[in-house]
Amino acid sequence: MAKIDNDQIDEKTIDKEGEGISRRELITRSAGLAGLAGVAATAGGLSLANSKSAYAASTKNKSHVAPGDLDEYYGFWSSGQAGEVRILGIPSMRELMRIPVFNRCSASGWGQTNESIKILTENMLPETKEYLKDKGGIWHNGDAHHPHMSFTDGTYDGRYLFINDKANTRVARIRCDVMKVDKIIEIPNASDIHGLRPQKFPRTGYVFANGEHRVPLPNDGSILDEPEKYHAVFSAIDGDSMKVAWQVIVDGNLDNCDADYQGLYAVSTCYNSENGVTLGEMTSSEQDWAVVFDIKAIEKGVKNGDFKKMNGVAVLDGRKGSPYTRYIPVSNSPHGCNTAPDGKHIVINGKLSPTVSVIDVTKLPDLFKDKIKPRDAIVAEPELGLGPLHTAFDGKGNAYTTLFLDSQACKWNIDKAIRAYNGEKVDPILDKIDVQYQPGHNHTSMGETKEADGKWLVSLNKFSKDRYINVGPLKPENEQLIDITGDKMEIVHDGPTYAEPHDCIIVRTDIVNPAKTWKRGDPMWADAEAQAKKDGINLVSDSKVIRDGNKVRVYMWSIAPNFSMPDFTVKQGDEVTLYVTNNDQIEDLTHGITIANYGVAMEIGPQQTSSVTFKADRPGVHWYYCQWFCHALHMEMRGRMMVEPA
Ligand code: CUK
Ligand code: CUA
Repeated sequence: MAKIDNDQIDEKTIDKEGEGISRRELITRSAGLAGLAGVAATAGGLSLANSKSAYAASTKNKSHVAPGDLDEYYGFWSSGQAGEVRILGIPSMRELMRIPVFNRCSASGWGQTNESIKILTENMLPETKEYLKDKGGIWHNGDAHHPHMSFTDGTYDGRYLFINDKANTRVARIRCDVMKVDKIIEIPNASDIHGLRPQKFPRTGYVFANGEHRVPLPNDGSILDEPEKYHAVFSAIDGDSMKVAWQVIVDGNLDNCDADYQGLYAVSTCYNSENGVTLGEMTSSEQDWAVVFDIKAIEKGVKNGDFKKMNGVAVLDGRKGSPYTRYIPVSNSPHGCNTAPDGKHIVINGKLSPTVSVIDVTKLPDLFKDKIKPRDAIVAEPELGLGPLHTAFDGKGNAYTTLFLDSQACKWNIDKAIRAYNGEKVDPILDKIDVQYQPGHNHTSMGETKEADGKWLVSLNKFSKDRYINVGPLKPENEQLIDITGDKMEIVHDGPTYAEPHDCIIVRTDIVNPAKTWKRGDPMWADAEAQAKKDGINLVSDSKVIRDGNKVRVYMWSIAPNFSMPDFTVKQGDEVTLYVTNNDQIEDLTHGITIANYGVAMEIGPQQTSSVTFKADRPGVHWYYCQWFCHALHMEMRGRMMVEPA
């Protein structure tokens, strides 16, 4: 069997690119699967065909994705305190990509390029800008919990991902065509955005975001140790304009939230009904709430001017007794809030209580008309085990709840739980499985949409304990893939992760269609385009140094393995802006530019323009080089920046 020569494949791919033949198709066409199996046989002594069928036989739901095979789902993962979003393939659980969001990224220059700094700062509140003035101008950390895709008509539409930053009270939007952030907004009047969910119907529409912690409004120091004057605020963000549409002040602390499938209500879990500030105070009462927001009533209230304008946003009073909200009592400190794909039920997870409470959304209109009591909106309250945190669904009437303290996933049936609540002798619990260890979120394939397909459940576990070889005091966390096609759940894969697999969604690949290269004219570098125009520069074809006082603009382009400029000279103290356009058109041919000993580095994808501004305050010869391995002569893809001493 002929060995596959990677260089040959690359050349062919490049030649055929114009005809739209990808490297993948080429491998299958020219070499054939037999060829790949031959390589596997040489490498591991096990033929690929055999290993594939062995896996197929051992699981109901094929979890092994053989080398060269593709996944069925995209997994979009938050990363908690690491501040980024990660893309995984499901069911392989292979990490495919990272999207820098709230973090600073050494590889891509996120947080340093002009394009990213604009996104990170353009919707920052003035007081935050002022605070960060002598701290580099941007936040360098974030705490990203809840990644969710935009919806149209109850299911994912592949346009955007939204994610919260609990650390610095922000919400970011990721463009799914290029898998990069295009908007980050700081939410005024709220503190520490936690729960986040997009409106499911008719479309997103609103992105609902919970300000978790109660703070004084305004939080300018005029009120300090007077907790009774603190507030938590619920925000509705317009997902198209990324502007806050309206906000509602509530009682208690907001935790997680979800929207219905009718476009009428949003629901948040709300703990600390005591309005306390210490742990003892916050957990003293027996009951907290699920707060229901009446979207139409709130919109009407905004129209009628029933709000206070704060930081440019209409803020309505939704505290107890308000026409905009209802407070449904549930057990102390509820946590997760999950709408079932049946379009009817919302599950409130007990956390400190072993129960989950099921709200029937069809009862909510009567609740707002005060025809029923708040508790009458609850139609089931099964006791599942210790520490229920979050619930996922299979679209077949079953729910899967993480039990943090029991370290288990619990499968239960919603209808049976309702019947049991009505007095019938029926056990809603169908199955329990041990997970390793202490799960927070879980998620099913397409599980938060009306197209939930009941194939996979991922359990995101906060501890890996003894699951892996020891790597020192800081252990990885652990996420497990569970096959839910059968009556019994079956763990088929363990995956260690760096901080922190906080939450995820699992989206069918046909819904997500990212571009293969950038397209010229992308809004991402509109500012560079505008400046080039002013300078009479064509970004794709010109190489030029333009001096404008002590501001110097350097324009160059690249085609592997060359930068169009072998060197440029500036003076010590100049403010240099470097624009680089990657003219390669080949998929996968990313370049970068790093200026040695200057702390400057950025990614330049195929057909992309990236720019960075820095002070040339170190005289001498400084090589700039491409840091993305792009060619056999990648090491030679470099040039000199010469800085004349002042
Ligand atoms: S919250 Cu952490 S486990 Cu931020 Cu979604 Cu429940
Ligand atoms: Cu271009 Cu390495």
